[in-house]
Amino acid sequence: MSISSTTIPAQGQRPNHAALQRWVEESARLCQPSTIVWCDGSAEEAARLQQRAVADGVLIPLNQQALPGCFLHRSHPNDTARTERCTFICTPTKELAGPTNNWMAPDDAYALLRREFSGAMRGRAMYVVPFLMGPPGSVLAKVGVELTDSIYVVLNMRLMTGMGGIALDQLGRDGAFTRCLHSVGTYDPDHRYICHFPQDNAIWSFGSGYGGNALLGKKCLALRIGSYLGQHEGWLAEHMLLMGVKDPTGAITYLTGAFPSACGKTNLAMLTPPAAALAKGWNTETLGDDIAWMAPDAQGALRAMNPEHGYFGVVPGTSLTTNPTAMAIMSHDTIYTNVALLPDGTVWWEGKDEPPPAQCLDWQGQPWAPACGHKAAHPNSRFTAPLTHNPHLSPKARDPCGVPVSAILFGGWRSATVPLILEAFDWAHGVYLGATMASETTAAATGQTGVVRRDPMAMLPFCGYHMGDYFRHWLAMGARLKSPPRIFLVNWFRNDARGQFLWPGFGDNMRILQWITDRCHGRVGAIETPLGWMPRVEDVNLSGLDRGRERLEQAQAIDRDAWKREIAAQREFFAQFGDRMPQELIAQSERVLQRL
Ligand code: GTP
Ligand code: SPV
Ligand code: MN
Repeated sequence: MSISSTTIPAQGQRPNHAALQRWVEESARLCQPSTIVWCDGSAEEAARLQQRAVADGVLIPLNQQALPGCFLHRSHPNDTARTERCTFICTPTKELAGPTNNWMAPDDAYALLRREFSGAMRGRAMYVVPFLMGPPGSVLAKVGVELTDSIYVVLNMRLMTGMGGIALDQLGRDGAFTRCLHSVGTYDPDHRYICHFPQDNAIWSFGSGYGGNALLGKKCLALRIGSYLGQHEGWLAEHMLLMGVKDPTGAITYLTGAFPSACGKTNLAMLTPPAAALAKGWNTETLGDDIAWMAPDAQGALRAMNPEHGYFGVVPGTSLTTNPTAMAIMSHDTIYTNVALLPDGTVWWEGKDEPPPAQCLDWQGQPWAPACGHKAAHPNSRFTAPLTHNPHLSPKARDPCGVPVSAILFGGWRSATVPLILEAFDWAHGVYLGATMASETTAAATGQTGVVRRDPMAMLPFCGYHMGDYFRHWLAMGARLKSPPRIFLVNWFRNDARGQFLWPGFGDNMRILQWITDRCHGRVGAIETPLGWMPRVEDVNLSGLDRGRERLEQAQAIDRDAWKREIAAQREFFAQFGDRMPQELIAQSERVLQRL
């Protein structure tokens, strides 16, 4: 049986790509939508879809004077974050997925998902969303096609990827693409599956409309499928921000940073330096805030690019004080998800500049007042907007060749033990610092928050293959680099005895970036400690910082007993990887113990 436009009416331009056409027809037979809509990514199409979404109650138009082009979306209450327990890597053997991933045999996963998808789009449209990850024309760029029954997903993909014609141009008549099949189902967590088939270059996601579960270009393609491809093809797909630091000489130093979800990537990538640093000629520019693809070039330098075309950033805590760049980005043509709605049709969230409103509607649309006892905005509420909204976007952000990386930062949310800043002795020691990263859990994933869990390179939920092999791949990449980037460990979140942050964070993190930049150019020395190189207090710009010296010293303190416990926990974590765990990293932990 073949689907013709008489059985399922199709709208929009179909591409001249036989395998794509066949797969769309096959999927339509399974899901049985009433219509198939091929998306072209045009402004007219966006206006039409927005209208439709408003009519369907999927989007609420906001006050168009204050927030032109902006809409609010309210998620299903049980669908507000990535659901890691429903996320599977479906490799031929469990061993290939490794002990840190949920695994399903591909045949079982396909059988189960076919049942879920069967007739799932009856009475609704199936949108065909071709999308490009990476700058057009780049050797690393990848095309995906997402079939979805969610207008919200289409409108987000339009802001976060290169959607429509730009993707089809890259695809050509017979290019490869990742097949991404998505349905919200009934938003039932008991029927939610986010399944990755790296060997088939396919992703099937059912039962969620939220973020990383449903916008399949992001975590699913750019990280889980991407990391698998990277291991085979010799590059790295990482959960990292990518930014440039401009120093007083005018030179720009590019750095990447891996921090677990909701631990500060967007904020660091958009950092506004303190006025005194700005006056001296220091500044920053953004390339990416969540994902970096990195590959060695012919000269043996590591080059990085951001595969995303937009932001899906955390809203709570964002203000003109903490992140004026993000405030500018979300001032127009933005989709807000799960924030509070004010009576004047604007939005509010905890941590915004204005104090809590006397009354508003909370993220679920219920009347809210400050005495309510719960938050008005969901802690994982988000904004979606294109990169181009950023007034400090790097001119290199869309360069198909990417930028050379001089420094890699690893950091988690650790209220104790881990110092504010240290530098690895060399690449292998840096890989060890990344592999032993840990963080307190946040609202970006469902489950309990505030529990310390190991999260190597911030990739625990995103690595599409065995973590032991991933560590080997990182070590092997270093060997291919003539001048590998320097690697640093940072922790903005260490507390004092009263539970207050020792370090002011946000814009003041510029002070630490200055030291890192100077280290990259050999302009400043360091002190050797058992954990790595640390800055001399006098080498950190503390000007204008209240109790700066005292804070820095406390934030850098090494508690030897706590570190012995930390290393025992690292060794326990490593043990689960068995034979695939590189001995080199175990030896690194041995050396730290000896130095302590
Ligand atoms: P994902 O989008 O989930 O990957 O998150 P992210 O890593 O981009 O985190 P983001 O920058 O959105 O920050 C998350 C939370 O950390 C927000 O509530 C911020 O207010 C807070 N935060 C970010 N940077 C800092 C910092 O330097 N110091 C402190 N104390 N808090 C910070
Ligand atoms: C994260 O959780 O790391 C995010 C948000 O960036 S999501 O798109 O939901 O993955
Ligand atoms: Mn993220």
